[in-house]
Amino acid sequence: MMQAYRMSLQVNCSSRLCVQLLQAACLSTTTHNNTKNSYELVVVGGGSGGCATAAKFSSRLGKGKVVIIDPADTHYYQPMFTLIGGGMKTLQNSCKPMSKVLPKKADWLKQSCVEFDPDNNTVTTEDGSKISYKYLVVAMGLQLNYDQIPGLLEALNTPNSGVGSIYSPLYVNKTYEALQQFKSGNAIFTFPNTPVKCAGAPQKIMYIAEEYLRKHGKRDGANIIYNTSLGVLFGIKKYADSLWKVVESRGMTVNTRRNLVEVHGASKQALFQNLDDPSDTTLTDYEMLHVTPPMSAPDVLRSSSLVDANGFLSVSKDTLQHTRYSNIFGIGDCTNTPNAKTAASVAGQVGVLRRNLSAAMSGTPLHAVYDGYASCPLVTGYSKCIMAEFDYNGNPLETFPINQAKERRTMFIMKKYFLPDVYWYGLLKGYWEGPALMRRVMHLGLKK
Ligand code: FAD
Ligand code: UQ1
Repeated sequence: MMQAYRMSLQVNCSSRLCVQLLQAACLSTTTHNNTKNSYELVVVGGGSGGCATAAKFSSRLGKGKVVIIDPADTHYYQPMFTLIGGGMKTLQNSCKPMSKVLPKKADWLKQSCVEFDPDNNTVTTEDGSKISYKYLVVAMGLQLNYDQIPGLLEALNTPNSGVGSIYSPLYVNKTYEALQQFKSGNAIFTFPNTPVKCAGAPQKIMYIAEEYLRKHGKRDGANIIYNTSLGVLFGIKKYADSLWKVVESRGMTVNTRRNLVEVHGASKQALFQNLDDPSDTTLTDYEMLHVTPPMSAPDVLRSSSLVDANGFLSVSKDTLQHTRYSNIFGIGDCTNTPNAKTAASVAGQVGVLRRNLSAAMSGTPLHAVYDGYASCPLVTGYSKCIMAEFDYNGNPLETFPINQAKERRTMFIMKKYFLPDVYWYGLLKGYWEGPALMRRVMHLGLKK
């Protein structure tokens, strides 16, 4: 039963009318072509990484050679969820029907993958079909485990509860609702004790909320609190230093090593645990609660033989090839590469995958190496953004010859107006492999 609550970004378990209506608008009623039971390349997951990979390889290998397995009707541009939470965009702006997004030269099997059998080069789908492959790319993203926090789903599913979450299309609109309904009291923003995608988003929504309340004359009666399980505000010092200035200058409170463990929706209270002393718990009143849920790789992947001890797809952090099966590669949030999990990282990975999977297919050595590139546009309100870009070692890897740790309007404009098109028409079509080339040009060839 609890399992039914567990959701990835497919919203097929939704009972909420607005999402159902939206899905009707974005509905994909047909798959691409009649699917077969054997392919040169099977891609599991048609999100950012899977779609980009399928676009590249279906154009290279031709029709009928690549299949994408994904049950979702709708492809969401998840980076827009942060702006939707602040009322700057609508959920409709962030989605397209899967059938319009997936590459035409690839087949689409609109089913969940339920089992991996890497020793026999097959995957099984929900109707029991076995699909065999020569090569497999796993791109299943992260599962959102809202059910792991007692009381949270009830609060999220209760109208006007003051609880929202930009991480799910089901609850992103509840975030803006809670903001609009806020009168006075604590507005609490959480960061869980698991890896997450876009680790900046839990605080971006706080900055947006702070500006919203200020502009609507409610800031004096609001305590804005960031309770994070991490020991730091942001993992990269250069950007963390700037973010601390934002937090301090705008009077927000940051509590590190505080993990949300229960939500008491009826009394509007949240229970937090001190991760350095688990017996130390604090029940805090809230008027608004924004929750970033615990996340993991999807259960199907976690229960397979393809994962590491932490339950993520076990691949080489350099080549993205599986550590035990040479015909399997991974891309995106479900792998164990130690980069920040973002769409920008997917862009950084897709060129490496293009070269290394092509090399594997032609029996030549894998030379391409992923440097861990990730980017997180740290929106600090309705008009400013710190454009964080960095590599595996936490070294800034900035595209533009300016200090990107500074809050800038230009970077906000890029985030709001330019990056969605880079995503839909660049990354998903297989053309955008991240800004590495742009960076070299901007720095007159002086940077890697
Ligand atoms: P996804 O795009 O999530 O795709 C996973 C796919 O796998 C889905 O289509 C799903 O249906 C499918 N799937 C799952 N289980 C199965 C199964 N059993 N069988 C078949 N298919 C399955 N990134 C940035 O670069 N910049 C940002 O500003 C940014 N902001 C963000 C803000 C928020 C609120 C969120 C939620 C994310 C943000 N991201 C951002 C992160 C970015 O969206 C993800 O890192 C990226 O989409 C990961 O791509 P992926 O292919 O790994 O997974
Ligand atoms: C990026 O490449 C990308 O993928 C399309 C994103 O996802 C939407 C991003 O948010 C960012 C910041 C990048 C990096 C691109 C530039 C120009 C810095």
